[in-house]
Amino acid sequence: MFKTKYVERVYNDLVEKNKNESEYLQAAQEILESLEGYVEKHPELEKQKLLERFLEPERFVQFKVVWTDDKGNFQVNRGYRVQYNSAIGPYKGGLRLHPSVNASIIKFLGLEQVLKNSLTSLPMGGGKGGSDFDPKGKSDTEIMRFCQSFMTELYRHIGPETDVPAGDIGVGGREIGYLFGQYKRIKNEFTGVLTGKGLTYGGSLARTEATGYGLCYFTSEALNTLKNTSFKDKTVVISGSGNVAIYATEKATQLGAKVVALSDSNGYIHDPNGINLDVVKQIKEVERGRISEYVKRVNGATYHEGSKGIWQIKCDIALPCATQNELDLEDAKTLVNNGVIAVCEGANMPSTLDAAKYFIDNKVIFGPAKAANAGGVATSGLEMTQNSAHLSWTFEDVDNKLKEIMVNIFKNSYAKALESGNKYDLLTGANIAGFEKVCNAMLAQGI
Ligand code: NDP
Ligand code: 2IT
Repeated sequence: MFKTKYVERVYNDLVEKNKNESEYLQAAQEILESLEGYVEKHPELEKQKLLERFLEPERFVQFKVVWTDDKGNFQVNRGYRVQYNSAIGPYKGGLRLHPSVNASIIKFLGLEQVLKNSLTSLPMGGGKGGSDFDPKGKSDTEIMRFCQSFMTELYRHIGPETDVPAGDIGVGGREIGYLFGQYKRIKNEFTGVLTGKGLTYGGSLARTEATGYGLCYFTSEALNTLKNTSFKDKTVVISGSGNVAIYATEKATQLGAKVVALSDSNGYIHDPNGINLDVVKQIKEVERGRISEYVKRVNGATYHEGSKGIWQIKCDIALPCATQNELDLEDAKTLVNNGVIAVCEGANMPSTLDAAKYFIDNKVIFGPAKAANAGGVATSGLEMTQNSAHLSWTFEDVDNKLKEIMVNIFKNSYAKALESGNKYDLLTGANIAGFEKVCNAMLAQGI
């Protein structure tokens, strides 16, 4: 797995300390494999125990969240926040509400966030949080009471110059509103302590669209540089049907592509005529319904049980935008056999390690999550700037800045990929580009 003794020892110690945390170890393995060449060129890092210091989260908080459901029953959930690294700025990263959330998932997301935030070139450290609370089927008032209870504990750990949470799976505008309201009530302070806020109380235009749009800006730049082509007339498959998937569909379509499939955790829809996004937005954003509903409203579309089947649809570009490990080696082989030219990750770590390697080895453009989906947190960074300056920029201003950031993330990752000897290895490129800045800031600040 590893060529150098130092990196191997660091990984083995991590396994020893974090047994059974498979997602966390997967993210760490991916990063360490990419950094081996860099570490070999910088022997001072071993002496400084830099990798050990980088991998150890600065703080990990776990707490109890008790709330009452609409029937008056008490419910108990577990809340988390990992404050992973603050070398280059205050901790920054989303909150995930999903029954699968545990320490391993929060730590993998936190670790990825450190490098992602560094890639944006904005001054943000990395953090992540969430709860095993399941928002599905809950009423608005249940969501509100959960968010209030969650923030009643979280507020003491965060702040606009300390740690700034945002959304992720299961956390959108509604949840951020309830979380913000409770923070303001407890602290008696109106500050930019969360991003992804509503436009009436300090949110930024284009934050809702940012992750999906940014993913397409990154993919466009990669298509242009590596394959001398664009989204125009391409067939695109996008997994998920949440925030990231919806706005990736919107931008890919605007750029001339035809998006033919979307999914949720139950199954996927295939619409060979091109997804009608107004229908999807109505089902998902307004009614909070299931994607299967789509086929009742659009002629020619079909629904298939089981979300994995989506990778069997022939496409030029695949954008996994649902969740971790949703695309494995078998899926990768199917996509490559069907002629895919680009796979860029909207979700965090959607491809397994062997799937990612397979794409790179087969000269498919592989846009790793920390680079390709950084548009969301980058725009959160722009929201923080607007909040601290007490002003708001136009949609066009924010969108142009987002585009520039995504193009730069591609260029920086590509430059490091070229240096490492494989122009298709944007994974190594992104890891080195993100790590270098954090590493130098840590060295400069001492222990
Ligand atoms: P949403 O909650 O809006 O949507 C999540 C989507 O993914 C839903 O369609 C959901 O289906 C599906 N999904 C979630 N869990 C699973 C699962 N275990 N198996 C299959 N499908 C699943 O979340 P987002 O769109 O915000 O997030 C999607 C991904 O993008 C996540 O990996 C997130 O970390 C990442 N991301 C999000 C950013 C943001 O700004 N929101 C920024 C960068 C990355 P169902 O309804 O059935 O659960
Ligand atoms: O994974 C991510 O980058 C996010 N969920 C967005 C985090 C943020 O702070 O906007």
